[in-house]
Order: sequence, then structure tokens, then C-alpha cells
Amino acid sequence: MQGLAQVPRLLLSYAGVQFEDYHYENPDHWFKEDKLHLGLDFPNLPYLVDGEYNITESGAIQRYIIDRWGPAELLGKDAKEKAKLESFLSIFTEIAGAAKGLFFNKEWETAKTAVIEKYRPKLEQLDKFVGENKFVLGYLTLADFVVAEDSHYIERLFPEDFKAFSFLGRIRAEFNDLPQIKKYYEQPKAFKGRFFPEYAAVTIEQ
Ligand SMILES: N[C@@H](CCC(=O)N[C@@H](CS)C(=O)NCC(=O)O)C(=O)O
Repeated sequence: MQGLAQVPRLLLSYAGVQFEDYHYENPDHWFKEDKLHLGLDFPNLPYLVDGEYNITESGAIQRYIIDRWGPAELLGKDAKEKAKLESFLSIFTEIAGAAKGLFFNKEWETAKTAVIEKYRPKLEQLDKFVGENKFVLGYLTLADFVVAEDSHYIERLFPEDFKAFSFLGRIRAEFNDLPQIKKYYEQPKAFKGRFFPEYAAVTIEQ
């Protein structure tokens, strides 16, 4: 699965870091072995191991990669922009989390109405905030990595809203056009997998 590891993969690639991208094929290898024995403080997937150091929780992994390998402005250029970025991400990840939850809900077709009605006003705010910008803050930040990835879930469930809130498609297109991102996806070892496991109620065609 692309899953929560995809943004870290892309951040590492963007920063030009060489890394091993390990994929668990057998659940027992994770749940019965590595989860118990890797020495992670908060064992979960994805995890990042950097020498003696390790970190889990995708938001923490994203920020660690940027703090460690840069470029620093991916987290905003100053205190005010950093805080706006975190505001944006906090709202966007809540919406994306609700959309992702529907993928595991067998009643997703009926449940999705309440989700979009709750979050449509928030999407409107985000769209207004981005305005005509190429990227969320006008220059590339972590938010654009997250929007480029998670906008797929919103598009699959709410295609009309995906079109109406044009920042979603525009940022994804601009992001995928970045030379560093194109370079990553051109490599044979680039990971472009399923978005969700086979047992998910909804699937995304690739
Ligand atoms: N809050 C965690 C959620 C991690 C999570 O839900 N991981 C899923 C895969 S996307 C998993 O299978 N974890 C394995 C486990 O629970 O041991 C994060 O943001 O990284």
C-alpha cells in the first residue's frame, strides 16, 4: 500500500536522501516480529530508522525528515507562515482522515453524505485560503505533499467537490510536475502501490 509512508518517501526523495523502502508482505513479520523487537517507542507503521534513532507517527516522521534533511522552508518560511501551514494541515488531515475512514465502511455510500456535508464548509475555507496560488502558501511546503496524496481519496468519494474545490487538483498537478517528484516516479524502485488493502470497501483505480 502507498498509505501513510508515501509522503515520507517523497520527502526523502525530494531532499535527495538515499533510503531503503521496506515493504512488509507478511503481516506476521510485522505483528509477531518487528513490532515487538525493533525497539520502537510507539510501534506502528510506518516507521523511520535513521541510524540509532527511530521515529513513528507519520506527522512526526514528515517533520523529522524536513528538520533533518531540509529544505527547511517546507515547514514555512517564518513563525507566521509555519503556524498557517499547521492550521491548514490540521484541517486538511481531519477531512482526509474522515474520507479515508469511509474506505473501510461497508455503508460508505450512505455514510459519505454526512461526511461531505460536515466538511464542505471547511473545504471552502481551504480553497479560499489557497486562492489562485500554485501551492498552498505560494511556495512548496509539506502541505502540498499531503494534498497531492490525500486528494485522491476525496476525488474518489466526492468527484464533484473535488472539481469545485479546484486547489485539490491544481496542487496535485503542480506537485507531480516537480522535477524531483517526476524523477522519483521514473525510477524502477519508486513505490506506486494500491491506496488501500484489498479488504477496503471502496477502491481507487490507478
Ligand atoms: N497515527 C499513525 C497511524 C498508523 C497506522 O494506522 N498504521 C497502520 C497502517 S497505515 C498499521 O497497519 N499499523 C500497524 C500496527 O498497528 O501495528 C500514523 O499517523 O502513523
